[in-house]
Amino acid sequence: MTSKHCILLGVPLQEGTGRLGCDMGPGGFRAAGLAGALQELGHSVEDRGNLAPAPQRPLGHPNQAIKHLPEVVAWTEALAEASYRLGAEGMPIILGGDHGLAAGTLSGFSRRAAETGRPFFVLWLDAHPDFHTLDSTVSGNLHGCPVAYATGRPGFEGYFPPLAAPVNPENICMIGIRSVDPAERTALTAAGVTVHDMRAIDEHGVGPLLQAFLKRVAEANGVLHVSLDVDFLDPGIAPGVGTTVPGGATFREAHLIMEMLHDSGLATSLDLVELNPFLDERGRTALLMVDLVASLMGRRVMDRPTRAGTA
Ligand code: 4U7
Ligand code: MN
Ligand code: MN
Ligand code: MN
Repeated sequence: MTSKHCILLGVPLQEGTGRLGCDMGPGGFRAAGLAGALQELGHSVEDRGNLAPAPQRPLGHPNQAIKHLPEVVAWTEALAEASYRLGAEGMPIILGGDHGLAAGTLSGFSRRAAETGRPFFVLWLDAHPDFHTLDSTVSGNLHGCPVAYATGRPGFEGYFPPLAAPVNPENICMIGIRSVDPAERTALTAAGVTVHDMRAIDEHGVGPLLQAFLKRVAEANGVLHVSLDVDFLDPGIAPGVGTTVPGGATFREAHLIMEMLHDSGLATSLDLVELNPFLDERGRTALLMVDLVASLMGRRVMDRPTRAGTA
């Protein structure tokens, strides 16, 4: 197994959601033993503590529903810069914080990939596509917007920082999707994002769906960012999240994805988002997330004769 230099960075952003508690996410992952689990697998771990947001400026938007725009923009500015830098130093693991933080990670890691001349791909594991623009969001919760921003959809200019390298929507694969708003549905199809909803998982299984995407990434010599929203998982096994949606990924589906990712050797950065320790039950969601990261980073039941993720 190739050992990696894992860099943990906490991003206690919670203003992108409608409720409090995600600011405790980084602490939850640390208390659940993330660093130790990685070290046990032979990786080196450096915990850089928690990021602080950039200075805020007042920002008004015609969509009155939008909440905490100055706060989310300030975090995006700081995290885009931090991600760009960490991308050159090892394997960044971002401990959220709500999914609004992906505005920063997607932008920073995509910029880093562009500099190395390799195409940038995203595996988005979530119940939601988070593809709202500032104009289309109805809830006004900005954790529903990062993919629209990072792919360069219009309407973010003048609010969020300009993108050095917008993410190609055709290089994004979403798995686990089961809550899509009408405005998102139309836009996802038009943009060419690959969306595997729960029906696709039931019909084909996560294995073949993921395999096809990993093959594309490998053939393009791409760089792969993985963004894991807690609500990707079924609420029965992962209650510690604000936006639960029934019918999510099972323990076994989620583990298979992580194991295949590991075997592919393609993942270069990771977001762990939306953990709300205030809503969790005796840490079980945090512990499950750490378990999944361990599978992604090489924990296995048995050695396998062939590498399953790349063929
Ligand atoms: B998450 C939602 F309406 N689409 O815009 C919205 F269903 O990061 C949910 O994936 C967004 O948890 C969920 O508020 C954002 C809603
Ligand atoms: Mn999300
Ligand atoms: Mn979600
Ligand atoms: Mn959520």
